[in-house]
Amino acid sequence: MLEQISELKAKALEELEASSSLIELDEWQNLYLSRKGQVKSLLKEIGKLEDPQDKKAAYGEINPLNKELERLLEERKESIQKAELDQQIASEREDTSLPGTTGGQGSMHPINTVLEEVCGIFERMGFQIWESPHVETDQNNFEMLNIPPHHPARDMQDTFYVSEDVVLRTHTSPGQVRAMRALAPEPIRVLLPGTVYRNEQITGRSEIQFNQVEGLAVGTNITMADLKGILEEFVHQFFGPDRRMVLRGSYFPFTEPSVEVDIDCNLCGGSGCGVCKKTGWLEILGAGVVHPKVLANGGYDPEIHSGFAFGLGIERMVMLRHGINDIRHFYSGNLRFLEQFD
Ligand code: FA5
Repeated sequence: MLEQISELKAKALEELEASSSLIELDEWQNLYLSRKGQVKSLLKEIGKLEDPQDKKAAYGEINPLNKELERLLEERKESIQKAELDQQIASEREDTSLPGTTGGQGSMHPINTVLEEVCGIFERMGFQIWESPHVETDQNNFEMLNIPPHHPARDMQDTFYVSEDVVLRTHTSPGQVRAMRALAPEPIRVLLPGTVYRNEQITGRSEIQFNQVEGLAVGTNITMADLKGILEEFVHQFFGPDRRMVLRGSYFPFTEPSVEVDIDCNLCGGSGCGVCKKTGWLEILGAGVVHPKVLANGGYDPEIHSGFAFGLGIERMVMLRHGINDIRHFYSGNLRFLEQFD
């Protein structure tokens, strides 16, 4: 019997040593230490021994063996658990000595670069930046600007309606009324940059969402000559001192008289090409002397006060500066296009 106990011990220790996972340890525990395991079977055999001396000797061996195996099992379990944890930590740990992966550097969108530059030029001439909401009342977007319901001028700007009397602003001009109402009767020079929305056919020259910069000056004795002087200064600062500019008579319900401003086409040098429709001139903005009704709506007395306003399209300015022939590039998300302006 003692020999059997010693063989069991040797085999159990050898297998315990060889176990390398918690699953294998479970199997080992079942085989040796469970109720139907080999230690319990030997105990039963010992109970059947006739000779009390033999019995005593056998119990003297098997009882400590049972305890020792249980202790060794716990030790082994702990060491396997620790090894598994170490392995998991090692696999998750970042190797800080590896070369880094760069995410690519972003840059300013050309629209924003030009927007900032345009605002900077007017700010240096004393204009103050003024924010105005993108979602506007029909009243501010049209009626306060002398465009009553059913007026044919509404067809000039196809509109996205949010509800019957709320629209996405079709131009930055409603900001004129907001600024005047906030600042009247003080003289003002404000600049209203921002996105505007028009329910139009998208073409190479027209988007449904684009950016305008609106300028407004109100005070006493402000005339068309002031408007022309400011715009000329702007064109020379933005496009260069040799760039020519003309004012062409036009119509806007909120200015009287109204003009559109053209500059000579940079692609053909003024001789006429497809981009300038053979005219040699390109339109960059609409402007005029603020209509007396609009001044009154803004809280100014048209008998005392006068003003000028202008609204220019930023996308068209970027196109002119960089010779871009399709407005759709700006919002295409095409990195090859955008990376040219890094
Ligand atoms: C206006 O929006 C007037 N509010 C401008 C104005 C302000 C006149 C103050 C008088 C006094 P217009 O619809 O022409 O006018 O637009 C002004 C500029 O926005 C145009 O010269 C053009 O540069 C740009 N623009 C107009 N429609 C589009 C479009 N669909 N896509 C891109 N740019 C456009």
